[in-house]
Order: sequence, then structure tokens, then C-alpha cells
Amino acid sequence: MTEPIVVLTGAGISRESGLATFRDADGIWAKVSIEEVATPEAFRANPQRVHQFYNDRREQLQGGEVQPNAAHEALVRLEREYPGEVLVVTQNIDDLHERAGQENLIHMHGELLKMRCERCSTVHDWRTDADTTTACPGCGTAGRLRPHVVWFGEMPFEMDRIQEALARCGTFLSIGTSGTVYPAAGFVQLAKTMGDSYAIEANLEPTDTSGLFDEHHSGPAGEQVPALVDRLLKGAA
Ligand code: BV8
Repeated sequence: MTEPIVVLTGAGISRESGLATFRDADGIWAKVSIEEVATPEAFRANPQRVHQFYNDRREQLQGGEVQPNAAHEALVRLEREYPGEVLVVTQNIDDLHERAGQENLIHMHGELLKMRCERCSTVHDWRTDADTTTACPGCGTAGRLRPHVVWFGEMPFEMDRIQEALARCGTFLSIGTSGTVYPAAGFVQLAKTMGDSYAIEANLEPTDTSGLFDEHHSGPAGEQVPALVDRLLKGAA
């Protein structure tokens, strides 16, 4: 088997690295509402509140305690050792896949460590706090920078490239996502209808979309993903 593999990851893959998920009982949306911090309207209404939400997450991500875990590392092994193409599409805005060594990677919901200027549209690596007075390194305008992330109601990035990969893949692997947010939650249907692919879900527990997969494996990603990667590599031998 050398057919392309597409892997979709969500917040669950970063949970064992110490980052909160969104919809678990201790998740981000249990503490702050989507409407307050994760929509363009929220940013227009109270940009400083939204900057603070991302400043706090940016600081935690770089705090030193947050490191890639065995699941991130297993996906890098898959990319390096699988004879066919492996594409990781992540909904996550953390940089744990990159830090683990993943190269063929799409951040469909953007990146926490990048900022975009609403005036000149340049995108900049960003590791410090930002606020409504921060100036754009590109055009120098103050107060027009926003986190380079996709909010609700905004189009995710690189959808054409993702849909093309889903149409070609032989195996679709979904890891650590609740299958709640679209269009990502619809990728399994695209992979199965357009690509006739075999779909495997690995999540702490069953999800709303588990029934659309050929296999579901419950348990922490740090245990499930290395075992699945071993199996995929053995199947390709
Ligand atoms: C759009 C970025 C259209 C910033 C986020 C139908 C079709 C199309 C759109 C819609 C539709 N229905 C509704 C919509 C609108 C909306 C949507 O889906 N709403 C939902 C709530 C119903 N979708 C959108 O708005 C999207 N845009 O559709 O645009 C368009 C068309 C034309 C022109 C313009 C626009 C944009 C969605 C992106 C929003 N941005 N975040 C940020 O991160 O702050 S989404 C947010 O949820 C997160 O980023 C995350 O990426 C995403 C998904 O969450 P998960 O990753 O799945 O996390 P969750 O907590 O839910 O689940 C974690 C799972 O892990 C759990 O199941 C848990 O059991 C498991 N777990 C826990 N621990 C472990 C574990 N698993 C393994 N191991 C563990 N240890």
C-alpha cells in the first residue's frame, strides 16, 4: 500500500502536551464564549479582548512545559517512513506538529504564532503580545494587526489543496477532533465519496461522526497514534 494518506488532527492531539481542548468539560469554550473571542464581529467590537485571548494562549504555548507528544512524533515517523505521500491537515493553531518535525502540513484554521495586517495583508511570525496599538512590521500602521487564525464565519485556508488531497487519498485518518466544526468535520465524507478511501478515527471517545468511519479507536492519542502508524507502515512494507 503506497496510496496517499491524509491525516486530520484536532485539539485532542495536543491535549497530552498540556493544551486545553475546546469542547471538553475543562475546555476553552467552557471558560469563554466563541462569540466573545472567535468571530470577526467579536474582534471589531472588542479587539483588545480578542488580542488578550490569543496573547494568553501564545504565552502558554511558548512557556516551555508544552512539548510535542508521542502522537505528534508518530505522525512525523509516518511522513518519513511511509513510501507514499502523507499530508497532515490540522485544525490546531499551535506549532507542535512543526516542532515534532512535520513538513507536509496545512494549518487550515491558521497559526497562533502569526499575525496578519488588515491594512497591507502581510503575515508576520509573532511570538510576543499584541494589542490595539501594535504596529505592522510591513506597512507601519498601528492597530490593524489581527491573529492569523480563521474565526467562525471565515473561510479556512487552503481548501482547494485539501479537497484535492482528500479525493486522491487511500487512507483518511482523523485524530483528536470532536467532528463538530465544518468544513473539517465533513472531510471524512469527502474522502470516502470522492476518494473511496478507508477512514479511521482515533479519539479519546466516540464522536458525532464516528459512524462515518470504517474504524473507531477510543483512547488517548499518545497511545493510539503510534500503534496506528506501526500498522500503516507494516501494511506498506
Ligand atoms: C466556514 C480557530 C464558510 C481559532 C476555530 C456547515 C458547513 C460550513 C460551515 C458551517 C456549517 N455549519 C456551521 C458552520 C459554521 C461553522 C461551524 O462549523 N460551526 C459549528 C460550531 C457548528 N464553521 C465555520 O464558521 C468555519 N468557516 O464554514 O466558512 C464560509 C463560506 C464562504 C465564505 C466564507 C465563509 C470556520 C471554522 C473555524 C473556526 N475557528 N478556531 C482558535 O483556535 O481560536 S474552530 C475551533 O474548533 C478550533 O480551532 C478547532 O480547530 C475546531 C475544532 O475543534 P476540535 O479540534 O475538534 O476540538 P474539540 O475540543 O471540539 O474536540 C477535541 C476532541 O479531542 C474531543 O472529541 C475529545 O474527546 C478529544 N480528546 C481529548 N483528549 C484527547 C482527545 N483525543 C485523543 N487524545 C486525547 N488525549
